This record gives sequence, structure tokens and C-alpha cells, in this order.
Amino acid sequence: VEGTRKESRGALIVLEGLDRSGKSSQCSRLVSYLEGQGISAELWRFPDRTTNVGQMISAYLSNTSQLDDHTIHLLFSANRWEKRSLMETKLKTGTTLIVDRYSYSGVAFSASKGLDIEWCKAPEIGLLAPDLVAYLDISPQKAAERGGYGDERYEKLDFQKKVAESYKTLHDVSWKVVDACQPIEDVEKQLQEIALDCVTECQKGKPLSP
Ligand code: T5A
Ligand code: NA
Repeated sequence: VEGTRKESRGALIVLEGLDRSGKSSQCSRLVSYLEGQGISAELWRFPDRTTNVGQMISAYLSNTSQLDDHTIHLLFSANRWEKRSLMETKLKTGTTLIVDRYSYSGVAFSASKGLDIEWCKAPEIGLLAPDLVAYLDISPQKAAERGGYGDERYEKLDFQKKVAESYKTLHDVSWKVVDACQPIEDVEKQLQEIALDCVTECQKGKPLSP
């Protein structure tokens, strides 16, 4: 504290929202923007389908494998745990991470199947807490109109309605709600502002938790 200057760290910024809310489009735009500002930034996504666990998740999502609801929940969580130490290293060495989905997706989607919400949250305890969660807000109906849903397991209007309700119970102090129905460039602008504020706060020494 007094007199000692900490090495500035990167920010952990998560984008959440329903399927088709625009997360992936905005994550890559945001990374380009931050890099353009001279900020070291990387794009991450969950599920990370490149790992062994990620491949099991991918097979489940594409309906080529069946798994018990609890089992797939724990696999999604394990997929975040297997990236935790690398995540911490990146942040501590000054790289900002823009993450497409995180624990909130894990809880919102599984709780929407009827699993107990506290049970759903438990395996997420001890993962790094985001500095900012930008929730891309769109109605399930409007999201469904965007390019139509594909064949992935959760891409059904009735299920997305439940997910939207679950997300509402998860808002915490790190959340900022962004209207995802605006033109893509307007959403982009808003995200740039809140992300830049967040990066600045982290550079000033906001502690990484837990
Ligand atoms: N899941 C995930 C769990 O159940 N538990 C977990 O722990 C985790 C991490 C993963 C699935 O797994 C579930 C959640 C998901 O169902 P995914 O691979 O992350 O799926 O896929 P999605 O997030 O569903 O990706 P989508 O591609 O469907 O949606 P995005 O990324 O939100 O949207 P994006 O950017 O691809 O855009 C969709 C379309 O909309 C247009 C785009 O051009 C594109 O065509 N668009 C806009 N159109 C008009 N106005 C705008 N502002 C627009 N923004 C984008
Ligand atoms: Na996506």
C-alpha cells in the first residue's frame, strides 16, 4: 500500500446472455478495441471445447452424447477449473481477459433444468471472480429471430425463456446490463466504455478475488 506500487494486473471481463444475444461478436470486437488502446487483451470462451473435458461437453451440446444433468453441470464447471491457474497467471502478468460465458451460464442453464440453484453454485466457489459482467440483454423471442437457432441442445425458445428468468436471479455488484437489441455498433460503443473503466480500476490496484 503506502509507497509500494503493485505491478498492474489485467481485468477479468465476462460477457453473458442468452444464446444469440451477440456475445461472440462483441467479445472479438472488444478485444480488438482494447489492443488498439495499447492494452494487452485475450479472448477466452467457455465451454473451451479444445480440452478433453471440453470435447465431452461439445458432444453433449450437439446431441451426439447423453449425460445426466448433474454430470454435465460438473463437466462445465471442471472445464473452468482446468483453466483457472492459467487465468490467474494471465491476469497477474497484466493481460486482460474477455471471456465469452462463465459461471453464470453454468448456474443459469442448469438451474433452468430444475436443479437446485445452491447445488449449481457450489462447484463454482473458488474460481476467480469477474471484475465486470456485461449482460447482453435481449428477449428470448428476439434472440430466436436472429439467424434462427441451430441444432444445439439448448437452442429452444421455451428453454431460453427459463434461462432468462434464471439469469435475473444472478445479478450482483459486478453486473452491468447492456441493451443487446441496439445496433451492433451501439452495443460495441457501450461495452468499450464500461470495459475501459474496468481495466483502469484494475490497473490502479483493485484486488483480484478470491
Ligand atoms: N452452457 C455454457 C451451459 O449450459 N453451462 C455452462 O457452464 C456454459 C459455459 C454454449 C452452450 O452451452 C451452455 C450455454 C449455451 O447454450 P456457445 O458455444 O457459447 O454455447 O454458443 P452461444 O453462446 O449460444 O453462441 P451463439 O452464437 O448462439 O450466440 P452469441 O455468441 O451470443 O451471438 P453471436 O455474436 O454469435 O450473434 C448471433 C447472431 O446475431 C447477430 C450476429 O451477426 C449473428 O448472426 N447479431 C446481431 N444482430 C442484430 N443486432 C445486434 N446487435 C447483433 N449482435 C449480433
Ligand atoms: Na457464441
